[in-house]
Amino acid sequence: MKYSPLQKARYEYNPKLPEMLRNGIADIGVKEGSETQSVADQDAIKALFPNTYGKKEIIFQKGQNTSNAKKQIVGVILSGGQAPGGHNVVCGLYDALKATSKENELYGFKNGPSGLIEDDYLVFDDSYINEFRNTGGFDIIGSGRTKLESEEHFAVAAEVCKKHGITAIVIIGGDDSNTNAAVLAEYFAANETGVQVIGCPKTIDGDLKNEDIEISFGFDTATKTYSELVGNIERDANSAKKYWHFIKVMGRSASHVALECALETQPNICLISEEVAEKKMSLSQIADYIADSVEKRAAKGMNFGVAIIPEGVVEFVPEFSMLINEINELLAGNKASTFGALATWDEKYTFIKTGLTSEAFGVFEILPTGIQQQLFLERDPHGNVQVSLIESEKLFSSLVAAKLAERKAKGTYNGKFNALHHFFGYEGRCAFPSNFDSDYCYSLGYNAFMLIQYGYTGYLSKVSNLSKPATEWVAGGMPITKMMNVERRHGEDKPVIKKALVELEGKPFKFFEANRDLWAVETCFLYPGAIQYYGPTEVCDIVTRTLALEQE
Ligand code: FBP
Repeated sequence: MKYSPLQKARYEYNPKLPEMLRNGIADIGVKEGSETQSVADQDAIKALFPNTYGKKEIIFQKGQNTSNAKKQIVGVILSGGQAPGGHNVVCGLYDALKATSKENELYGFKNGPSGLIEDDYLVFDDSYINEFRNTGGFDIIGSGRTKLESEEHFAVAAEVCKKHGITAIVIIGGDDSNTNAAVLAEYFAANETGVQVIGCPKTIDGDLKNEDIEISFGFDTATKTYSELVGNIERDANSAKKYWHFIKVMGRSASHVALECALETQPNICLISEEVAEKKMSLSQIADYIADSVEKRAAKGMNFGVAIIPEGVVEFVPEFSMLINEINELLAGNKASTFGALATWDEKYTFIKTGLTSEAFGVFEILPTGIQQQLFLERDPHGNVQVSLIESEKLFSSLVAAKLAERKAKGTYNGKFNALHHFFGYEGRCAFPSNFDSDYCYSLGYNAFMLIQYGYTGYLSKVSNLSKPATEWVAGGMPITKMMNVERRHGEDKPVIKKALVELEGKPFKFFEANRDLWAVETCFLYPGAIQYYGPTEVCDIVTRTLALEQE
């Protein structure tokens, strides 16, 4: 069999477009709004983007298409981690481009931004693109994490575009990639290359979000996939009644994924990194917080539960960050080879004890040996500890076990605590996109082409009003510079799109906060089940709880 039955069925799915893009290309008119300015640091951003700053927000509407009739040769790039729906952005772009003129062409630069500077590409046709409609993954052209940010890269990119007669580039990526899209657009405009650049908002992490981006694509499908798995584990926990499951979920620094999964499944515990930082919680306080839930549930005869841990949480624990900084210093330069030459863990332990301040060592010594060793094994190319590789789900379960042992010794706790560990990340990044992501992504791609056709550059493809049915979605574009501010990155001031962390005053967190004490003690699990692609709209077209709460 060449295709699974679902894959075959999904090829036939017709993604829904916003009303204003449904009328046929000839009837898509444009309406310009007011001029924009960046969210902060206006003078600095304006000076860095003299050609693309301050442009007007636009929306499309039913009306006469007044765009330029020139032949378009568009290049598309997928950038960064996979997110469900990426294929549909490309399909929407291709369909709008071909519906406008059969002469138009779409190039796919392979394996991320490096494909553009290496001139590694394919040219799409119907038979190739049809194999990818409504499917997960980025394998249509591959993705990569190379950044297009130096003048040399831009110059090579301009040469490649000139060679193929490329009129526009669409970059599908997260906050960094869309920042780079704006910088590239400015370079192309300043050098009068005539090449436009349009960005599309992607990432399962949900941290590319602001007043113009209601949700990044992929977040919907990925969180529904993780929530299905968390719900299944909850049901198993509630059936077997013998395990505490510690589940780490992806999301890098932000806890949007963890929070959404918690809203979908009502686990006993969900840590929110942003709250940990705000309250300056220590590892011991977090462990006590979880142990309290274990103890209270044990007192009711429930020696089981589920705890969700966001991927980046340890970075938000102030004492842990201090430890990491000291370890980075301890191994800086050639000290790393001195450490590496020590033969046994005991010798290394003594080296660490002598090298760290007593405060940092106090944190280090309470960590389980496995985590202690991880801190010294995995280093990034700059020699720093890779915090994302720390198995925080194991770290917290072992700290909780230690707390419970103390409580047992004092006679205040008499339950059983058996922990199991999981990490959900890659399971969700390439899932078949939900109807929401299929529709949203197709619309983003279709809309991106209309922005190109109307001559815009340095714009983000914007589709909004997303908690309403797709017919009521609003399609248009926003200058990327509007989302920018200046931040210190690697010792330099850089114009960047502000990363969105979980807002502790926002409605999703407030809902969670109002309910979590009950969830911690009682069994209030919700079982969302698998994503449904066919059936009643109230089952198949539901948006995330986060989006629904934000827009209620
Ligand atoms: P993007 O920010 O590029 O969308 O990637 C997000 C992510 O999935 C994170 O959640 C995760 O920490 C990271 O990518 C994993 O990266 P890799 O694919 O390189 O293992």
